Amino acid sequence: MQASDTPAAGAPDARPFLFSGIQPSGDVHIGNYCGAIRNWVHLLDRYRSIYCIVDYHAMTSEYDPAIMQERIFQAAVANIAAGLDPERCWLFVQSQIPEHTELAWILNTITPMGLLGRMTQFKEKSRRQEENINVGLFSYPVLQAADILLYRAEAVPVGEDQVQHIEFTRDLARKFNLRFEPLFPEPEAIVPKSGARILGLDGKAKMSKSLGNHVGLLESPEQIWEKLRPAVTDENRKRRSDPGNPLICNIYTIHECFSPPELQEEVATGCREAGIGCIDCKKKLFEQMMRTLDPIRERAESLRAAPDEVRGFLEQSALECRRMATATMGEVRRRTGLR
Ligand code: AQP
Repeated sequence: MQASDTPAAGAPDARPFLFSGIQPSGDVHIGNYCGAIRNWVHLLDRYRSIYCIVDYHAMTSEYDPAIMQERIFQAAVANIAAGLDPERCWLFVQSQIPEHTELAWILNTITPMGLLGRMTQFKEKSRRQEENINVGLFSYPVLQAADILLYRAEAVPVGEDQVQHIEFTRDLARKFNLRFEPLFPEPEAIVPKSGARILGLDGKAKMSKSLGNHVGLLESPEQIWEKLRPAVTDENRKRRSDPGNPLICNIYTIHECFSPPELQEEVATGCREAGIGCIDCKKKLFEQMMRTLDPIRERAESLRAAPDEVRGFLEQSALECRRMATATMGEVRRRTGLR
């Protein structure tokens, strides 16, 4: 997509910019899809959309350099297959545009340490990776703010776990605009009504690539059913004859993303009245999930067979987005007294 591409040919494109990212830290999962990617696809017409595979961010947790490129490729495949149409958006790899880290440094200089120390993700990850509480993990939200502000994005579609980081980005935009001349819009988080926080199949922590508690977006139907069948539901429902509470059931939350409203209503009522058992509820969910996931998996297969097309899209996007990034950095340098 060209920066000057227009919704109506010939007219200048006045749509605001949107930015969001995904870490190449493992298999893209249905939490990513429900919380973020689904929305990314819905918003393609409304915004000039920039999506990014954030490899610098993924380096803040333990990873194997030998498989980084493969993970980046698979993340691109999953996102394009899920609907990021190369004709309607940009998708590039973060480390291809050095202005991200350059702006992050400048933003570091106006970021209070105390603000970063309060970030929930930092606290959680510090507990999870006690041996590797690195400075990158601490300043992760500053790089994320740079990612967004570099394109002067006004909207950032994310899952619930990232809302605090978008608030932080708004804070930094405000600080920069006050300290120097105004430049950055304060971006809004766009969080979906359903699926903003899908739990892992143990029903405990957030579904996450790095925790191994996920259902991969591109897994085979057999693999998905194997994971879904024993997944935790409402733990207070011990027997088939006990009434359950869909509002505290992770499986119901997933129904809200994949099933039509009538079916959601049917399983919610069935659950409350003990008219349907958890396994039947999961079978219905599985059927609905396959309606969405089968075509995504098939598209992914074709994309894997055409790696040059996938890489070509990433490279072309990086080329075009870099032009925007360079323009913003020119404005940043001028305002901050750098040459
Ligand atoms: N469980 C989730 N439910 C809803 N939305 C989610 N997102 C992530 N997990 C869920 C949203 O997906 C986008 C990409 O986020 P990410 O790449 O940071 O995903 P992740 O699976 O959380 O990644 P990791 O590597 O496993 O990191 P940690 O260990 O931090 O969870 C974001 O918009 C996110 O909100």
